[in-house]
Amino acid sequence: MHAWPTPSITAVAGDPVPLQLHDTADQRVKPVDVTPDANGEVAMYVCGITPYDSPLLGHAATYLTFDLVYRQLLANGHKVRYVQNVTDVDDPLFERAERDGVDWRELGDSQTDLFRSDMEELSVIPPRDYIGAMEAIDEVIAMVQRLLHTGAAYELTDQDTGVTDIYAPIDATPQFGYESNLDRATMEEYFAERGGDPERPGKRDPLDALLWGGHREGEPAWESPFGAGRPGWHVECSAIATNRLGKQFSIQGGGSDLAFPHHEFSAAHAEAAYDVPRMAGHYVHAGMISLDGVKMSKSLGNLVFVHKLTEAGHDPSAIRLAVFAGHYRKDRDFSQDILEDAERRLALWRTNLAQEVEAERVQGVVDKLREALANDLDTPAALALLDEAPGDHDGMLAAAIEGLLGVRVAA
Ligand code: 5CA
Ligand code: ZN
Repeated sequence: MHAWPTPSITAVAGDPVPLQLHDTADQRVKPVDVTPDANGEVAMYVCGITPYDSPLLGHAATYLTFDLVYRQLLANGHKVRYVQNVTDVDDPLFERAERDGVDWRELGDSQTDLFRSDMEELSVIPPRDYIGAMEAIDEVIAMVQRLLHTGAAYELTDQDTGVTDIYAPIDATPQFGYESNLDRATMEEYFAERGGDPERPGKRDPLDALLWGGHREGEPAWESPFGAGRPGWHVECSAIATNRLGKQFSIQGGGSDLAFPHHEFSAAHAEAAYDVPRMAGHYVHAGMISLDGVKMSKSLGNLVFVHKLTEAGHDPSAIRLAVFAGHYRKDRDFSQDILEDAERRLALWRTNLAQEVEAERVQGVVDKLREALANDLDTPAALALLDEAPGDHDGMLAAAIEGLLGVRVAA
């Protein structure tokens, strides 16, 4: 798939500050492994959208978080290989398409288009590889075959329909559970809530995850050596990520609702297929955005859509500042008030930076800005620091703010 256009990325003055990020697996903030891969790049995979409904500001906030990660790596002089998927084959698409009487492929295309334009409006740096599940069917088939060969997958035939699915046993890798650090009861709760099928009769363990769903009436299917069907969700990301970034790569990212089961299983499938101890060096999770204290949903109005906000004249840089006002790992709110605060802040910065001051004073602010963001993307500290900026020198601070935060201060 094509992604969206790359925004202009300004160079940032000053010395690199090594990036530290929180890792869900190790439960601590630690340095990102920036050892270049075979292509001299730092590899990052971020789970993409499931395009069955309009992308919301909450989704955008998660991609803005990883845009910050990308920007810190660039400002530190690294090359980045960024991969993202689109889950364009999944139950929510079929269900919504059926309800609305549209083709599920057209639904996916239209919602992916909306997402692309939201990302472009927000100057989010696009992934180099933007891969739909449909484009990756062969990759998934190859990985499922590998898992069958290594004994890390089993077939399960439905007694009533005769349809055969393929599952991954949770004990395929001894380290299973290391990524989310959850107890069994919480795993069961999240698995049931987040797309799992614990009740499916015949599974060896209720938590075993679907790798390949056999063909059922009314669903799309692709031919495979183990029967016609379609990819499971977790293995889609394992295959798309490892085929482009290698068996082990630096960062796997998404919202906190993906920590379990999705990222646990994506990692487990890849680790079983390639016999590696750990798929990603960092598992990074962004908190959930709510609207006026309520989980974001369409019924809550225009504030939840990026394109509605920009159509109403809100500056994309102010939307960024509203999202960055809280720390990315916190579940946090978005509201009219938070957006208005961000607009006032942007206006303040624009006024302050119009003042020309000595280079040394500005260099000091840029250094502190780099430090705050390198410290697990401490945007609240970064924004507070910039509120106090004495002025700019030859556009040096404006360029740093744009390069590191993607916020345009220059009018
Ligand atoms: N296609 C899968 C990942 S492979 C998926 O989860 N798609 S999604 O459309 O449901 O979500 C896309 C991303 O947005 C995920 O990282 C998810 O964690 C994040 N997300 C969803 N809702 C919110 C929210 N309210 N606040 C912040 N991030 C959110
Ligand atoms: Zn994913």
